[in-house]
Amino acid sequence: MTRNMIQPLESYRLAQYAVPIHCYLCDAENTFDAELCTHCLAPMALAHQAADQKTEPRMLATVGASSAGKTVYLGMLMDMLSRLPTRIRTVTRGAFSVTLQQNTVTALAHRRFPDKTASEPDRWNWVHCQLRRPNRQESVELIMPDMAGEAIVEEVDHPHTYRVIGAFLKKSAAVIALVDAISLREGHRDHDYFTMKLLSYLAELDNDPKTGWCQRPVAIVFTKADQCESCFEDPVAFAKAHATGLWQQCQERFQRHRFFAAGVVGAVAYSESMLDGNIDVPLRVEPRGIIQPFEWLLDETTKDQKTR
Ligand SMILES: Nc1nc2c(ncn2[C@@H]2O[C@H](COP(=O)(O)OP(=O)(O)OP(=O)(O)O)[C@@H](O)[C@H]2O)c(=O)[nH]1
Ligand SMILES: [Mg+2]
Ligand SMILES: [Zn+2]
Repeated sequence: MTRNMIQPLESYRLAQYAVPIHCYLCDAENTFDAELCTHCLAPMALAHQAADQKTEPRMLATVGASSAGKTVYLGMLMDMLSRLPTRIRTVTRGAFSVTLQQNTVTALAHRRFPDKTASEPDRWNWVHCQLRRPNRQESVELIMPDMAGEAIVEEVDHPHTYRVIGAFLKKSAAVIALVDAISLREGHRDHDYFTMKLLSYLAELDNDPKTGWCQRPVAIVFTKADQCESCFEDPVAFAKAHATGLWQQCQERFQRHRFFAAGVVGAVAYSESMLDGNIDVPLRVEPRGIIQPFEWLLDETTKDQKTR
C-alpha cells in the first residue's frame, strides 16, 4: 500500500526559464542557468557580471597566429597588474578570471612555457577585471579572452567559423596584435602575412568611418623580443625592416597604431625530449615591455569613452 503524500509542484521554477538572458557578445537568448552561450559559446558569466555593473565593460582583444605568444603575454600581464598597485589597481571578477594568470605563472615557475591553447572556445580562459589608477576615481571594467591562434586563423580565412571571435572583435574597443619577432628576424613571413590578413579582416568587420576599426587603437607587439635586442631598441625600425607589408598597412588603414616590443624571459635553453621533440625551456623570468602596450590602449580607449 502506498501512503498518500504531498508532492510540491514547484512550477514557479519554470518561470525563471521564461525570462531569457542575452549573451553579452552576440546578444542571443539563453536560459538563466546556461554556462556558455548556445550560439557563440562565450561564457554567460560575462552577461551576469555585466548586468551587475554600472559601467559597460570594455573589451580588449589579443590576437595573433598560433605560438605568437598570446597566452604567455596575457598571463604575465595579469600577474604584473595584480602586483603593481602603485601603477594600476586590479580586481579580478569571478574565479575563472585568475586561471590564465595561474597557469602561466605556474608553468614558468616550473621552467616550462604554458600549453598551447585548445581551439575549442569552451576551453578558453576569459579574464574579467576592474582596473583603476591610484590617483583617479573612475574605474574601468575590462574583458579579455585568451583565444587560440588556430581558431583566429580559421575565422580570418573563413569568416563565421568561430562566431565568438567575430562577435568579440566587432565589439572590442582596441586590439593588441602579437607578432613573433624571432620568426620575422629569421625571414619567415608567415606571421607578417597573417597579421596583414587579420588587420584587413578587422577593417572590414566594422568599416564605419567614425566608430569602425580605422579609428580604434591598434597596438602591434613584437613578442619574444628578449631574443632580438634590436627590436627592443626600435620597434618601428624593426617593423619597417622585417614586416614591411604590415607596417604599410598600419600607415594606410589605422590612424591610431603604435609598435611595441615585449619579452617575458631572460634566457631560453633548448631541450630534446623523446616525446615532445625540441622544447624551449625558459631559464629566467624577466618581463620587459609587457605593461606599456596595455597602458597605451587603456589611455586611448578612455579618451574614446570621454569623447562619446
Ligand atoms: N623567448 C621567448 N619565447 C616565448 C615568449 N613567449 C612565448 N614564447 C615561445 O612561444 C611559444 C608559444 O607561446 P604561447 O603564449 O603559448 O603562444 P600562443 O599565441 O598562446 O599560441 P596558441 O595558444 O597556439 O594560440 C612558447 O611555448 C615559447 O616557446 C617570450 O616572451 N620569449
Ligand atoms: Mg595560447
Ligand atoms: Zn553568444
